[in-house]
Amino acid sequence: MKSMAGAAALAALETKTASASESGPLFLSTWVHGKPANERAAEVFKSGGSLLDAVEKGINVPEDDPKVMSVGYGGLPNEEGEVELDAAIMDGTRHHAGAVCSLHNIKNPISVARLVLEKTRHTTLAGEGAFRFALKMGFEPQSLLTPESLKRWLDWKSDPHRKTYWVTSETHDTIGMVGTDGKGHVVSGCSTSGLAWKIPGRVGDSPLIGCGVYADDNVGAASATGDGDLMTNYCTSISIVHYMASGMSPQDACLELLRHMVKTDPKNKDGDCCVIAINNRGEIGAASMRSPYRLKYALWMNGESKLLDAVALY
Ligand code: SD4
Repeated sequence: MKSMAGAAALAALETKTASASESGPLFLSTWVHGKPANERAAEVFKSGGSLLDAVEKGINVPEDDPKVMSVGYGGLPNEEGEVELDAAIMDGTRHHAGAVCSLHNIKNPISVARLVLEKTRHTTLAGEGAFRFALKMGFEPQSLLTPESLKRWLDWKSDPHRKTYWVTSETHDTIGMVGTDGKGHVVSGCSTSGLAWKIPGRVGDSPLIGCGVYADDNVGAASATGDGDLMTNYCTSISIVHYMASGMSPQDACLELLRHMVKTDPKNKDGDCCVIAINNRGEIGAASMRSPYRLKYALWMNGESKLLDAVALY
């Protein structure tokens, strides 16, 4: 217990950054594909885009990349072979979000979510309605299966011992990004194809406000990646922001959320759960539940783009 607390304290120290007003804009994203996403976000912001533009355009990078098989184009499909995408974006100033769930045939769900935020009085559009909204907004429909994702689905389908969500789970990833302009404004965005081979219509944590995203300029922002069927029950992102509001650093808040999950159910120690957070002073946090599913996260600050390993609680 003691050494765990020590490791957490060390991690908090290591990930502590200068105040945002000194460090300028900062972007923090999940997984290896978060690095080029952060770099694009920083470019957009430096060339005069808003923080929302930066987070949206940054997340478009893995959405457009067919090699990223957990987000956008090339994301692994549901059990019927259809790619269903989830995304959300939240503006910490207006305290308002836009989200889409189970969106098919549109490769940039984060941009559709942004338009739900900007052009409607709704927060979330799902399925067919989200698709028709995207068409109305001028998005081009296309197949989101790539030769590789189709092959992976066919291989899965033909395996008599395949795992399904009727009984157990499969692989995942996702991009979550939190950013600050360095002046106290924060944004959180998240985009995913969800769990591979999911039951059609399944919605994970990523597009749910308070789960996959949460942003409040008064405090900070958070995002999450991992087993959304588990993490949704803990409203991870808003919980982390509330922990920060009570005075915790982003790193301590991330760890506290994971500890709380284990306190309520010790089996959660084996969960695939990773979280990232930023406060409105530009301090960051990143944590994973367990080292076999350790989050690699990307940090862009002061013109430097890095990949780092998150602290694991177990
Ligand atoms: C989901 N949380 O749909 C997403 C998937 C994910 O790492 O993040 N995987 O449950």
